[in-house]
Amino acid sequence: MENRQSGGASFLGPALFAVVLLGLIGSTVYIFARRIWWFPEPVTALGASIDRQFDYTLIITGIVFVLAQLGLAYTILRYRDRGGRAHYSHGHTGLEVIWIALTAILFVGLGIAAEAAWRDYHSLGPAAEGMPVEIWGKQFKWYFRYPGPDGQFGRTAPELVNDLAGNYMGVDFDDPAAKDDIITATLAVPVNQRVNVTLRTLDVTHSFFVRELRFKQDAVPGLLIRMNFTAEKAGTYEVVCAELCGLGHHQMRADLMVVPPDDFEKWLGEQAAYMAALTGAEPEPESE
Ligand SMILES: [Cu+2]
Repeated sequence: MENRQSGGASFLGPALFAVVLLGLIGSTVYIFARRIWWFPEPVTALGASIDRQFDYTLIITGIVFVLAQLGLAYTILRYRDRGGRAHYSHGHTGLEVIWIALTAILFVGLGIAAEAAWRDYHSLGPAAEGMPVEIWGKQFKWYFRYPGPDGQFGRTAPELVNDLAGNYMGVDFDDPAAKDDIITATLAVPVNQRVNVTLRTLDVTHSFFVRELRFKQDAVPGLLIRMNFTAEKAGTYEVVCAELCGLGHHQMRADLMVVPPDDFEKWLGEQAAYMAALTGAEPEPESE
């Protein structure tokens, strides 16, 4: 048993380990504090509130991270092998209760603080204020549906899905409400217009994600998930799928175009013109 080396010999290893830890703490804090590899600017007011919440979480967990790593570096040095006999410790119940309680309070508190932003994303507000759009995920594309002049989405049925004909989401064009529905592969919205989104999927779980909107939500089979966003800055932003959904997941992208209202109406009119091929009807707006 007495095959240890003398106490002083074990200083170098723990000291090196502590120095490496200090280096890691320093570089991690630097990367976050300087915002290297940071998010793009948010283009919604809700996005700004998400960022604020993110900052609170980052600062609080950052402080805990630094303290815990400093504690680890100290412990490694302080309790290094000095050639003595190790003894078993039962820990300190009082301290354990305190830090578990503090952690619980912290996490529940952050959850409660974030609740308002979460609720705002899911509130639809008065129907008159929001422009309805359906977002459909389907391996491996995003499709969008606008209700047309009647403001009503037509019925859909899985057995009506016909990709070759362009009926990607199985819209029943015999339903009067469906006659003026507009299906697109790009999501365009007017700037400063509240958009009420219904998220759906035709197959597996996808996740609709636009970084600049700070909007990421799973589309779950069988669920209609309603959320909203109001983009306040014109531009083209990337829509991606943020849920690994199969081999083509990486190519599941689309564009979100935030445009002035006039441009939006023009764009929507052009899209409606393509619909005639699908519905077999002339692209005249229904008066219903
Ligand atoms: Cu996907």
